[in-house]
Amino acid sequence: QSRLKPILNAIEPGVERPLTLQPLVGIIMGSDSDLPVMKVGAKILKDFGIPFELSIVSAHRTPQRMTDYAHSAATRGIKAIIAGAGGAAHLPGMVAAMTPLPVIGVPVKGSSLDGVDSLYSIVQMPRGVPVATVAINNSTNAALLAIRIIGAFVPGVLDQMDAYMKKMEAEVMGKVERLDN
Ligand code: RP5
Repeated sequence: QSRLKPILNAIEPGVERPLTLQPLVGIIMGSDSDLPVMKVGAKILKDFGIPFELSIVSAHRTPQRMTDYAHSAATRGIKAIIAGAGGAAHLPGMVAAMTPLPVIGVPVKGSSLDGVDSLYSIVQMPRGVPVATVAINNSTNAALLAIRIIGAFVPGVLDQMDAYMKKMEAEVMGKVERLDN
């Protein structure tokens, strides 16, 4: 908990709230069948110590819940929303239409069309309503992007991102050296 306090204070100085109840990132998905994909991103947020919430919000099956979620997210203190969906994947776009927050869309690969249906549904947003779309099933990048958005205002988080990138580089360089020798 103590690690999170500087993050929250830097974002909203003076705002007192129970740390455990204050998620900064909202992860939502259209169905529990999306969870195997989306929980990978959740783990990244957990590893970075970024508080998040995770829930099922379906654009088609629970439209009122989606509306309520999108309209309340900013006032509840959420700073970025990650929305994963498959097939006719309207969730990220509809949420982006109802919140001023940054929305990151994760196209989830369904049982047909190799996820291209989800990708096109999410990426082809009309002008004025942006959704930052990551690669098919790549909730890792969605989480990393959300962390970078938060890190733009919180230097400690950017330091963590720097460390993550250096570790990734070192892992690849280790493979290069093993292959070369
Ligand atoms: C979408 O339909 C969900 O995001 C999911 O990817 C897809 C299939 O949902 P289920 O039939 O598995 O619940 O709304």
